[in-house]
Amino acid sequence: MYGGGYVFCEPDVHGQPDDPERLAEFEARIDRGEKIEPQDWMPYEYRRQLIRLIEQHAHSEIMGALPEGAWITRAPGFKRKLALIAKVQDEVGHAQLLYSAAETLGKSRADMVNDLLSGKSKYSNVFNYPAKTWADVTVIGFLIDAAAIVNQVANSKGSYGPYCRALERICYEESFHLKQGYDAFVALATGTKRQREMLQDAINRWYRPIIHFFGPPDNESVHSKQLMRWKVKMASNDEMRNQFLDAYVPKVLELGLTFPDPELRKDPQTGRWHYGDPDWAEFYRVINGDGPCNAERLSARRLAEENGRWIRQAIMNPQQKFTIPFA
Ligand code: BYC
Repeated sequence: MYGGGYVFCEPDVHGQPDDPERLAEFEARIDRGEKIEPQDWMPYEYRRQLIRLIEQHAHSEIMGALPEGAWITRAPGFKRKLALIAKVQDEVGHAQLLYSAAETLGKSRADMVNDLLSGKSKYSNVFNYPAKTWADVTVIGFLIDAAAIVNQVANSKGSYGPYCRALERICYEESFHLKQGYDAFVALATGTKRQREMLQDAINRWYRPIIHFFGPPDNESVHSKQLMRWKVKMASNDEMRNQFLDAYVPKVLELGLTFPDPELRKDPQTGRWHYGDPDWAEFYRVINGDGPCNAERLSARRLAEENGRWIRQAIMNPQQKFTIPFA
């Protein structure tokens, strides 16, 4: 049970073709770079795609809090602990912003949460891997936050107002997380032999999931063409992956660290990065529920949902009697 969503524009009935005149007018607005707002008419498919994408993004933020959250009690030192607590709290806040943006399209928070818990909605592949050591936390804070920023900065210039505004705000906070992550990453990279080994081991394990993070290669991407036409996605999966490799591979290499991919190199002629086969079969297995930590992550969310039920009930129905667990 959650606060009500905001439905300003009646969704079109699925299955009926969009009025061609309205569709042309809508697409002209997109071409002119105008923002679409919740009360504006939009094609059924634009609404459906936005709900799918924003909801998946919100779930990723809340699931993304779990691997790092598990390290709060074990963070090395008071300052790292403080920074990690704040970061994890920010990630949950990002989920709140994104769920609110998705609600403007007419899907309730309860339905989104149910779809996450039932496995109907996806969330980012990367959060289905374990954070085994502190070095994993630094790789998440540096490289995964960097990957997320590449995606979010691009899409914040997109067409749907509430999503773009949420992304702008998220990007400010993510940029700070990136600085924290880089600082912790450099501390290990310039630390003892054992610390460097631990960091290298984490990079070796996270490299492939990070390549997967940007989605399947363009020729396998189901939604990119339409989403780019409607300026929901402002760059293709391969373009974003390339931008990320361009900016962050040199930063890792200059610290004397390596990637577990002998084929990783930039073609100086085309400016495109070439990488070895990242095992896309693994990507599809993980996003469809069969990764190393999918079950663990979902059960943690289910527990949080159960434990939070009484407080949602109390807020939504202040007159109703309820039982406070553990009291
Ligand atoms: N993981 O047609 P495609 C963070 C699915 S968290 C899982 O290319 P699209 C952070 C895709 O959904 C921020 N599934 O899809 C938090 C589709 O399946 P369905 C994470 C993926 O949508 C805590 C199918 O594959 N960022 O920053 O055009 C700590 C075909 O793909 C993935 C976001 O969530 C994936 N990686 O493009 C630290 C960004 N990739 O729905 C950091 C928002 C693809 O047809 N999302 N799939 O069943 C997006 O921008 C886009 O959804 C993607 C994929 C670029 C990821």
